[in-house]
This record gives sequence, C-alpha cells and structure tokens, in this order.
Amino acid sequence: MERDFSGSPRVIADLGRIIDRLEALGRLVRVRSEVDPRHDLAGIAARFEGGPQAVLFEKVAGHAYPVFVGLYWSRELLGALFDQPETALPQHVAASIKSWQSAPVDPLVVADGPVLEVTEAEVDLSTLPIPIHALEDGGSYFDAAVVIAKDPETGVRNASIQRFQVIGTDRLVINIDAGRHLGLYLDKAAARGEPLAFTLNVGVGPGVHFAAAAPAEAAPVETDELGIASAFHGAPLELVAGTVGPVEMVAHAMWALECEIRPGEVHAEGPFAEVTGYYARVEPRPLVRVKRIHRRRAPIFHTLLSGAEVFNSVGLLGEANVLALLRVQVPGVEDVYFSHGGCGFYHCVVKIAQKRAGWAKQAILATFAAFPPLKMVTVVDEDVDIRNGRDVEWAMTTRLDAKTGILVIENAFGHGLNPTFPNYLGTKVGFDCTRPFPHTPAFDRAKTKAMALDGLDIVGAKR
Ligand SMILES: Cc1cc2nc3c(=O)[nH]c(=O)nc-3n(C[C@H](O)[C@H](O)[C@H](O)COP(=O)(O)O)c2cc1C
Ligand SMILES: [Mn+2]
Repeated sequence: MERDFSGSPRVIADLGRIIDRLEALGRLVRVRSEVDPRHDLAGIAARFEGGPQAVLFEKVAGHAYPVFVGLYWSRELLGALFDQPETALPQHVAASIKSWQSAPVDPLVVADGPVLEVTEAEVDLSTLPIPIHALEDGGSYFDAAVVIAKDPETGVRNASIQRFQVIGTDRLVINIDAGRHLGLYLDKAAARGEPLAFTLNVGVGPGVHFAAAAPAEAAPVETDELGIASAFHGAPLELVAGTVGPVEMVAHAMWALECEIRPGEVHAEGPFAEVTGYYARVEPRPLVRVKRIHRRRAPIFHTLLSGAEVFNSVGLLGEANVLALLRVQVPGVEDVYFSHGGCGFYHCVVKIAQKRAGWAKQAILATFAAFPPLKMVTVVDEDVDIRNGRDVEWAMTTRLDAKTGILVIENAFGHGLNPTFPNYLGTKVGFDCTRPFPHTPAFDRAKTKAMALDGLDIVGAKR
C-alpha cells in the first residue's frame, strides 16, 4: 500500500532533514562504493568514529536502502546540529528536560506521517539493511531504534532504546537491562496474562533519541517521556496510531515495526560488542514477534557504533541530569563531565567551588544517587579543566589526600555490563581531589599573566 505525504517538520524531528543539514554543513561523508553490511560497514565506519562528520553508506550489498551512522559519535558534530558550543550541550539538554518537567507538551497523534508511506504486504526483516558490527557479534542488530510501549495498567507511554538481534524473518530477541521501565511493563503484562505490544521506531531524530535515553531518575515511570522530544523540537512530537496494535509510532521515523512480546517466550541472544568494549554474553532473553512493517518510500537505516555514540547519548543525558540535581543539592557545583575513558557513564568528574569543608564528599554522594550506573566520582576544584584527563590527574596527584579523600562503597547496585559489577553488584569509589578547606596558599596554582598575541611581532610560530 502506497500513501502520499508532504509535511514540513523541523530539522531536529526528521532524520532525513538532519542528513541534508549535515551535508550542507560539510559534516557528511558519503561512501559511494558498495559495502558489505556484515563487518565491512562497521569497519569502515570505525575509521571515522569520533570525528566531526557522520557517514552515509549509499550502497549496501544485497539491499535497496542506504545506512547512516555517526550522528552521536562527536560532541562537536552534535553541537553544530543544535547550534550550541559542545561544552554547553549538557546545559542545553538539562534545560530541555527541565522545561518538559515543568510544562510538558504531550505528543500529538496525527492522522498520517511519512512512516506510513508504505506498509509492507509481508513482514520480512531481511528487506532492511541491518548490519553486523563486531567480529564476534551473534548476528544483525537494531541498536539505534526507539521502543515505544504503554504501561499495561495506566496506559502511560514509555520510550527507550534496547538492542534487538534478528533471528528470523519476523523474529527478534531483545535485551532489557535491570531497572528498565520496559521490564516493569513486561512484568505487569505477564501478571495480567497478556502480551506486551510495542513499536520499534528506526531512523528518528535526536529529540526522540534523547527522550528515549533520558534516565529513569529524570523521567519517572508515571510520566510520558516522549514529551521530552517535544521540548527539543519546540513543537509537539507527532505520532501516528498503530494499525495492528494499540501503540503509536513516530510519524517521521524511517521505519516502524509493530511488535509484541508474549511473556515467558525467550530465545538465546548475543554475543554483542557493548559500549564497555566487551562482549555481552549469550543468554536467553525475551523473544519478539514482528507483526507489521511500515516505512517511508525511500528510507535510510540508522545504526550506531556502540562506544562514543552511547557515551554521547546515555552519557550526555546522565550528565545533564546529574548537573541539574547537583545544582539544587550541592552548593558550589559548577559543571560535570562523564569521561569517555570511563565508557561515557562510569566515571563522573565534578567541578565545585567549595563553600565549606565537606561539600566535595556531599557531591560524591549526590552524584552516585543521581545516576546509578556510575562506578567512580572524582571531585575537583574550580581551577581544574574537567574535560582534560591530564588536568584531572594533576588534581588527583597533588590534591587528593589518599587517607581521607577516598570513599569506598561496597555492594552497591551498578551497571550489569561492567565486568566488575557481576549481577549488577560491585564496589564504587569516590575521590575528593579538592584542596583542603579553608584554602591555603600551598595549594594555589601558579599562573602566568593572560596575554593576547594580537599586535605583537612574532615569527615562526606553529600554534
Ligand atoms: C544506543 C543505546 C543502546 C542501548 N541499549 C540498551 C539495551 O540493549 N538494553 C537496555 O535495557 N538499555 C539500553 N540502553 C539504555 C536505555 O535505553 C536507557 O537507559 C533508557 O533511559 C531506559 O529507559 P527507561 O528509563 O524508560 O527504562 C541503550 C541506550 C542507548 C542510547
Ligand atoms: Mn521511562
């Protein structure tokens, strides 16, 4: 069935427009050669990972549609898209979430949208160009698609991102980590003896992506977190009604799959190279039945490389939430950063202008409470560059009193993918790398005078 659609959403709401915009900004690499989606595509993408451009694979062997990757692997790129300096991104994200928390703009269910241009006569997942990334991955994965589900009791919508392994023409397996709202919905559906319906929305913009990645601490289960996308778009997010199930789909997605999980049905899933740089192990996980596939007439498949792209989604959203909470709870907190060496959300560096002795320790406690996956918190003074690992190490080696400044918390809930947290349980550590309070001259940082170079006669300079 073919439908016609002509809408004009804002750039951020539509991945197709985002790709056009990146191209106009000189931030799109086009790979014109035909590329094998099994390993080769990810291998080529990895060569561009972290750089200031995203990549569009125009010809994917065996498939009719292109594949797009890299939207989230550089904060510089994201900053350019949002028209923000990259260091202002956490504040920008925190402001959008705050505006949603104080005045939510609920999504709007509209009659039609680009995702309904084509409804496939048959469900056949092999028509989608779903790549296999890492060498030992167990198969093709959806790793950037947004799940929309509804609470079986209250009907409240939830958005999240989960990895899905393709195991057949109409079958997937999903990985739901501990503490996820989707897991709660599945338990509720099981208790009622009902299947859990959801939609899988492939190829959405960063508004919906960030809404889905918003942590439970920022978006509690009783709220419709899709409203966060409205805050990013500056207009209500547009959804279209499901055609075989009760759950809506993102109107401007590239593809939307209507799916269901029958409680109790499981299938082996994995291995999958995860954000940690380790493989997630094979285990039985919930089986998903795909009941219908909708798409745009000329869709582009969106994938991401597990790594920096997750640091800048889960990590950026976590950072924004920690910053917003710490600003309220801990006097003097100026900025926070989830370091990339710390897998994007295991190590938070906090910058504080201490007002009283002991607040650096309070900052450690509040940071752990604000984002449970964190394993380490390092607190530094206001004269340290928290985004520069070398500067943070300087504070640690010259200001940390290793006898009194290290806080160890045993048997704490953490992130199950971190191998030091088997079964989600492990030891967390906080480092108070602030100078003693009240401040003494012994810890004052030596400085040279700030000078501009304009107007000076200088030759031979390379920087
Ligand atoms: C690219 C990406 C992949 C993710 N993969 C998974 C996953 O496989 N399983 C999972 O439970 N969470 C995964 N997450 C994290 C959740 O989507 C995220 O924590 C979200 O906030 C959970 O939503 P909830 O708070 O409504 O439960 C992923 C996040 C991103 C950005
Ligand atoms: Mn949620």
